[in-house]
Amino acid sequence: MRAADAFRAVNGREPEGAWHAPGRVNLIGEHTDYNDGFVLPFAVPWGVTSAAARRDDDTLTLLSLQSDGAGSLGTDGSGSPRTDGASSLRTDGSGSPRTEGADPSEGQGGDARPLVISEYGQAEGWARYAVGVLWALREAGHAVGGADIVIDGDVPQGAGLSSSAALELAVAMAFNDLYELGLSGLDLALIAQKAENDFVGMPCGIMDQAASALCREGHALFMDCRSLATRAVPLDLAAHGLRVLIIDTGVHHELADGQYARRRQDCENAAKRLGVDALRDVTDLAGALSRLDGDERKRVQHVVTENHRVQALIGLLRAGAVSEIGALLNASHISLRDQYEVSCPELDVAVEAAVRGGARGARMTGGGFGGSAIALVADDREQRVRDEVTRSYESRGWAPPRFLPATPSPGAHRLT
Ligand code: GAF
Repeated sequence: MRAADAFRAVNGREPEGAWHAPGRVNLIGEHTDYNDGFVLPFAVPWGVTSAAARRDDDTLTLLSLQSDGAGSLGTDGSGSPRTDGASSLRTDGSGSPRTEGADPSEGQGGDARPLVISEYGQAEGWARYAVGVLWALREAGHAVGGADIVIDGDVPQGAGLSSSAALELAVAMAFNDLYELGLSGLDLALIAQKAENDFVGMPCGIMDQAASALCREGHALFMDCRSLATRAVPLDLAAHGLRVLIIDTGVHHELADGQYARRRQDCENAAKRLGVDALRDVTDLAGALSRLDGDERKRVQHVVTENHRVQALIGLLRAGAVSEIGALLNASHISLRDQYEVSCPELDVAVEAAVRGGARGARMTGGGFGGSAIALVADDREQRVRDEVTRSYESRGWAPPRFLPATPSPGAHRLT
């Protein structure tokens, strides 16, 4: 395994273990997690592998086999993480910054030197997600010392498939085992979310971390984001001659940074105006809409109907009517485009062209403003869908999108 080989080459000793955590796509339930609502993601076949061993000091060394500099592993197009969370934190008081060999681009570990982090404020770019996990574990009172960690990831970059959550979970799993913390997958997901919220500064919900931690092969993960109860929902698309095709638009609209936090704020403001704890609690949609206007009205319309779509989709899956879920995917996209306003031309064109090409349904997935769409396609329609989307991009002079087949894959686990 590459991560373990690189670990040996760089650290001159054996790793104590290796772990893998996947990225995700979300089948339905978008921008509902931070509204105490419902989500239905599944893990993708790509993820982050960590190889690690304890150190006898408090230092963390990190080497990524992919990084071509700060940030390349870190963002996933879901509303770009900011850096100010990290810099405003207390440091651990262990002296002045010492960052050595901060360019892990030199390859597979032979010549590359790891980042040496002895103070939280030193972490930059992708390393913030890993350091944030260590910070969050210690904040939660866990006795965690240092570690040497080598990271090897294959989540397509910038595709909105949660490479950051995969990185967080691959590191959290390593610390959990190395220091015998006994934390559950859900505990680790919450630690990772805290790292992202309070260390990285991205106010995400729990979906991506929970998906990476808890998904099961061949299943989607239903989560009630209020109670944090989860259920594995069988998703045997192949038995129905179907597959989920990821269409990676290849774009991330930087101008949209900050929009995620603004959507979240709109929802909190609307909930306050309606006198409910969270938009999950809105039962009379028509009544709620009559008391709101502008953006808040639109956000509520999306969140409330999206929660219903998640439940409807699960009902269809339970009834064995997998091929009927397409209409819900289409409705979700239209709602995200028109009411939640987190789509972009590249996502809209991908979705419309996929449906024109014969997809059962399609929608953007993840935070939006770029990243990926998913399309539910019958096996014998896949090429037509690809051709139609590619043609639509070409005719606009856009770079061709990338197509990736998504099979529901296992959640985070130990490899060795
Ligand atoms: C991003 C966030 F990280 C998730 O928590 C979720 O809100 C998603 O956007 C939208 O559904 O991936």
